[in-house]
Amino acid sequence: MNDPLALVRETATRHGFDVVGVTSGAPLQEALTALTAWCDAGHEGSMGYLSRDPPQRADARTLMKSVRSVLTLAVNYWHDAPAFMSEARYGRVARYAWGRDYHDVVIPRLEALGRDLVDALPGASRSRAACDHSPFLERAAAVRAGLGFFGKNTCLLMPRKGSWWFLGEVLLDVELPGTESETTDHCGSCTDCLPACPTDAFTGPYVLDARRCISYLTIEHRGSIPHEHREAMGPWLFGCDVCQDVCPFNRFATPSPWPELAPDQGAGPRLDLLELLALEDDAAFEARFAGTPLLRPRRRGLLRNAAIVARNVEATAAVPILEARTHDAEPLVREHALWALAGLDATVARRSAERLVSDADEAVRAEAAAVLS
Ligand code: B12
Ligand code: SF4
Ligand code: SF4
Repeated sequence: MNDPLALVRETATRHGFDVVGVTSGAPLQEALTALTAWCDAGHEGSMGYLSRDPPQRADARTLMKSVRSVLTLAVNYWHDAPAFMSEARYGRVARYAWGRDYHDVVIPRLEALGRDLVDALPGASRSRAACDHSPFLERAAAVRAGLGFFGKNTCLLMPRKGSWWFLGEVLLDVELPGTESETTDHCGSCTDCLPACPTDAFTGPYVLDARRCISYLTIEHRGSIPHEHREAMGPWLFGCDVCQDVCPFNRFATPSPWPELAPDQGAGPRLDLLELLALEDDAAFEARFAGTPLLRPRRRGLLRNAAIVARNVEATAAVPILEARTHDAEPLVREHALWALAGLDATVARRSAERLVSDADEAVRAEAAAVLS
């Protein structure tokens, strides 16, 4: 084999990965410093796994002891869709979640790529695939492999390709020539993403306080959504794209060649709030969203978000179903349904609050007391 990089590129393309970079298995030192500072500031919120052992997340050997090379691969998930309109009944879904769950789609292809490379590369005997859930700083690895640079919105941005890309890795126990290049900051004087954030989640360029990010609040956060962020969430039901939508690098977006990620394969760009709020139990919810990323916050989390968005988009047609949800078995749903009613129909909200003021759950009682006062 004369050119191992050419072989890697050709094999990656055959498996559907058009963008590939290679870096060594050495720890990501600069990113470790940034991650440690980020966690020390408490920016990870309830994602405790991020602060459990930062040095491990910066070290590919955590995933595979014998790693010598890390392939980082980018998967374009941009699919076109009509401009979002709430029409007083729809909530908005972030682009990455429109189609099938990308973990289910990307990981098997990474594994197959790893197997083929172990067969093709002399000296290789092991591979390991990773995507998102693994304890590894994926963006920093991609930067070191020369794929792109950190944008001020903290996303991995690729010149002429933008940021609508997932990242995945294949670890190999054979040393390959790296594709590292000098990282330069292509954002220049642009700061468009920072003031655009609806919840003011950036503490400065390159630093995001996850606790304020709509993506965290609607997907990762399990409890009640702090009142100070509810209105600012606007129509965002699941995730948020604002800091990428405004980024000038994303004008280079081209359609994804991955059909599994297309909007007609999953939840799509918007969801009917009335339909969501009518999902009676976990079984109905799981059947509706099987195979999509929307399962992650579970029924209670997604209905919590739907109630907030219903008020934000003035979905007055949702009042009867929101009133029904004030009887929901989940306190989180009762609490947010009542908050939504308070903004949509004062009479119905008051009627519900008079009952819920003696609810078994403290947060529901507090919401009811706020409505009655
Ligand atoms: C936790 C997490 C989140 C959290 C926190 C996000 C964050 N910015 O840290 C929340 C839930 C908010 C989130 C949101 C989103 N996420 Co997320 N998330 C992750 C996860 C699991 C870990 C990220 C992490 O470690 N964060 C901690 C910070 C400190 O690390 P970092 O962002 O990687 O990089 C920092 C340091 O490395 C440091 N740094 C290190 N070296 C250098 C060098 C220079 C020059 C500079 C300037 C900085 C720097 O600066 C960075 C910013 O502080 C990764 C998957 C993974 N295993 O890596 C996906 C991941 C980052 N998420 C992803 C996606 C798609 C999203 C969303 C777009 C989804 C959505 N639409 O709702 C949003 C984007 C929000 C945003 N602006 O970042 C993709 C990003 C792809 C890309 N092109 O960047 C990833 C890589 C998943 C994947 N496999 O594709 N996410
Ligand atoms: S994803 Fe949305 S809420 Fe999160 S930092 Fe970007 S603009 Fe702000
Ligand atoms: S909007 Fe501007 S500052 Fe923000 S990531 Fe894009 S280029 Fe960088």
